[in-house]
Amino acid sequence: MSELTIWTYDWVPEGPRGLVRDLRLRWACEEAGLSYAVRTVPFDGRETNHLARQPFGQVPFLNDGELEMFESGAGLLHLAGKSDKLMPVDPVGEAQTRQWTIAALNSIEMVSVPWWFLKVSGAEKNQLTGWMSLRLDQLEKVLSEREWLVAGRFTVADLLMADVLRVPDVRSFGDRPATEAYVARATDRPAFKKARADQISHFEAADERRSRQKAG
Ligand SMILES: N[C@@H](CCC(=O)N[C@@H](CS)C(=O)NCC(=O)O)C(=O)O
Repeated sequence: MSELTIWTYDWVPEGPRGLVRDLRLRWACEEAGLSYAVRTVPFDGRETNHLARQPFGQVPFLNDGELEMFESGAGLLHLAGKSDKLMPVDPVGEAQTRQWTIAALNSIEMVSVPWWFLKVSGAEKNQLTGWMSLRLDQLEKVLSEREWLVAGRFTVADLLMADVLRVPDVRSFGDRPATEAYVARATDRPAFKKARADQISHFEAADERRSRQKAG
């Protein structure tokens, strides 16, 4: 069995398929050529059924041998330490990759998730709209001046930033050509396509299992 195990739910409804955050870890492993297994915890009862491994009842979490980790960002940085395909080895490149990885989580996703939540809850224009717009405009300026965030090459920071930005409601919020080209460039990578297809197949197989169980 592989040393690396990515944990996700055994099933999710159709809406989030292709967006569940285990995809971030799958994508990183695919980019780096790291072999991994995928295992599951039940979606039903998630609030309490795996709190010992993920204290908020969420996915993903990761095992590397005996090491257990939660938070997709922490898992990505851990995987990045295994391959220079994900993070440059020179100190400046490494520090800047860490910086932009945290920026994806703490400056963009920190706004985009609550904004998205209010939007899908019915508040199309909400109190976070201005903040969200400002953040994406600021990022648009950065992305109009460079192809990738760090060191002129794809890193784990791009993987995470593109994953945050590709959420359909975020991607279609305003017209930002450099950001759109960046997301298209990142998601055109074979490693992303494989990770996404594998996640979708994983949940489709779960549908089949569930309908067999119901039938029999
Ligand atoms: N900050 C966490 C967020 C994880 C997260 O939101 N996971 C979603 C799936 S993509 C989840 O488990 N949602 C179910 C829930 O929150 O109950 C991370 O990046 O790992």
